[in-house]
Amino acid sequence: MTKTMATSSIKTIPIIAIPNFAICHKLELLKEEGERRDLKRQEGGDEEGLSYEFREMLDSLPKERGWRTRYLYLFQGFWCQSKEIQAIISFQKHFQPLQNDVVIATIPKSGTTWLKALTFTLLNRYRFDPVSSTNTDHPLLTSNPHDLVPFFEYKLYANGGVPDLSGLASPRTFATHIPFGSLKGSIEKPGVKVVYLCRNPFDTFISSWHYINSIKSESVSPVSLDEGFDLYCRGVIGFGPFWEHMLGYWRESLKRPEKVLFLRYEDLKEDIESNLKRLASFLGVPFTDEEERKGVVKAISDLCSFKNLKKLEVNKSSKSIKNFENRHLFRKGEVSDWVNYLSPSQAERLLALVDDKLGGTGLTFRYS
Ligand code: PAP
Repeated sequence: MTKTMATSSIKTIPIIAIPNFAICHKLELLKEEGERRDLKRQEGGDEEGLSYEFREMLDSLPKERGWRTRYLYLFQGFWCQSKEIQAIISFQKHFQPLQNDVVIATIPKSGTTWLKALTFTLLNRYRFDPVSSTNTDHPLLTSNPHDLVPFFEYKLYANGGVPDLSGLASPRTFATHIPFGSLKGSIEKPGVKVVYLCRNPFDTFISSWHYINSIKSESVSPVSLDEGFDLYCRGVIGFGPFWEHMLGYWRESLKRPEKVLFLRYEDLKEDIESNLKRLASFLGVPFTDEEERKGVVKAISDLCSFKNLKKLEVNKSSKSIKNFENRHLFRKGEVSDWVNYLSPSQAERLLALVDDKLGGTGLTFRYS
């Protein structure tokens, strides 16, 4: 029985899952265009190029000090930068879901880069063999995962643009940080699947704090750990409050497990192979017995591991998302680094907050 199901899924993979080079080329062009615009933005300030009407709308929103830009605005119940709002409005207006679309969702610094690498490699494993040691043309060896699985809000719909997605092969694979409540209207089509990766809020905070201070422009003053921590606990962080972001996807995954798969960063760290198999089954491309025997699961896990990705030249010296250096995406990749940064009273405050906001929901974390 297992064999029959596995065989039939193999047959469908070459038809549904393989991107063609036109797509990679297309993503490359989108990337270049995005880079040009981002450079301009960085030179001219984060609110450069916004229309008068859009600025008026921004002025009507509650705002707080931003982490990396001057302000974060409260838009549709979550905090985000002006440019992200512009892109999200365009996405919500124009994106047309197709059956089999895959959407990777995270709050920033939860392991997005890792999940993009795993999903891309998994879905494209018949075109790009992850096992062969002579396989030197695997796209992951020369492209950052963010260039293989584009974000709606940072790439495709950036600056309010409307991309031409007609050339993308099925299943199209996208990523987003948009909370579920603001995403759901755009992905309500049978067969569209969402994979959410969650990370414990302690490590997510520390990772965010490091990242933002690494990439922010010199004109923005650094966010101190204490200040960032206070903002984080008040929910003021990109796409936060974090508890609402996590709960939105958590609840949907309980209600519709066939639509939303909820993964945890700590679980992936502990047992990547089992979680990769879960991901493959959820996406409708389970590993066959033969693939397991050939070591495909291990090969994908190894190819996408922190150690492997971090040492690649493309991830050491190139730029991808929003023209920021890829190397900042690979800092430590560990569970519990927060113990090196948070004071006992900060840890207590965050624990109480998590208890208050998530207690009783069934959503729990491992912190070490
Ligand atoms: P993004 O939201 O900006 O895309 P994201 O990839 O979600 O960032 O988060 C980066 C974190 O994932 C970093 O964590 P750290 O700051 O605690 O080190 C990064 O090291 C970690 N990370 C990146 N790639 C991997 C990987 N292959 N395996 C495990 N962790 C990874």
